[in-house]
Amino acid sequence: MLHVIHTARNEPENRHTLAEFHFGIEARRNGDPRHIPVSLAQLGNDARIERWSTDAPVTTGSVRDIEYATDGDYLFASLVLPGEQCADMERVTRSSYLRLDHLLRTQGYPYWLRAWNYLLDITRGEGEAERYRRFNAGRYAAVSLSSSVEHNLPAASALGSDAGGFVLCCLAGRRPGQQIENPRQVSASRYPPRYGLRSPMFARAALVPNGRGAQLLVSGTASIVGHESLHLGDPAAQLEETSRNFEALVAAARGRHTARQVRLESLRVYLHDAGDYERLLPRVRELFAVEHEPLVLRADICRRELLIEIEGTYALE
Ligand code: 3EB
Repeated sequence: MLHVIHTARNEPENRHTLAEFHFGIEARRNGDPRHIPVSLAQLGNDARIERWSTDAPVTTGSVRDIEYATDGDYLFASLVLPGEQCADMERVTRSSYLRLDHLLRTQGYPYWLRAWNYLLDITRGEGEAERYRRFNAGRYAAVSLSSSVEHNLPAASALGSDAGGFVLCCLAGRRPGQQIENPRQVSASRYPPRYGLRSPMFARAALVPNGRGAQLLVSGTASIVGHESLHLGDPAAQLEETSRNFEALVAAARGRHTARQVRLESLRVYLHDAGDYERLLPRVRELFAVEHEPLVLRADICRRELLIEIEGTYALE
């Protein structure tokens, strides 16, 4: 069983921790294989980390610059590459995905459930030369070589980072999750070519069974309906649309599971403009009926017109 919490940085970590995301422009590896640095500024007053933990004891390891942790059911792996190695985003993405996939298979956790991608200057470059499009070409190439990814696309997020080069991390399972798509949105793998000749290969959410219940891992979700970005220049309306996309996804997941209760466990919000924090956060808290304060980051989103993106986890019980 996985648990996701946002907690103050100085709490001690323990042997049940699979991964800890640490945020901040200066975030760096700290020697613990479970420590994932994300070079983005956190907004709000209370600096927190995002911890993924389990009920079973965790073992860690590393292979060259890939670090990982396992608990018998899940594996969390991360690869942190400096900017110097990321000039060719297509090549670095392809090799990173293939290397992680190889690790997952050799460790016995072949099913990708959730991936996070943070790349410097995600929207730099025009047309097919844009870094996000090169990233998509690399991911597409890796996925088409790896049957285990293609047949079960992971939930994902892809954001710009403010420093570093490329951070790729993933949660994988011994058993597959269920890919959930959003009925309001064209599947990203079927986007028309105007968004890039190679489609973004990810699922809108992953439904991961655990014991009697399940966990719903929701991908980065934005103000996209069909395949089009809506409410250009209006972050408040983009937030409302994003919330409708969340509702549609949760409804789709409920249809695939017998759970009676759905509880929002964690929410991570990316804002393009730090100045939108004060205005949008009260509405985020309302729309998502949050029990726990969302963790908010300043980030560039992969389409320049998108001003907000939200990801989260739900417990289905
Ligand atoms: C979208 O829905 C918005 O390329 O892995 C969200 C989540 C987005 C993941 C990815 C992109 C990705 O297309 C962007």
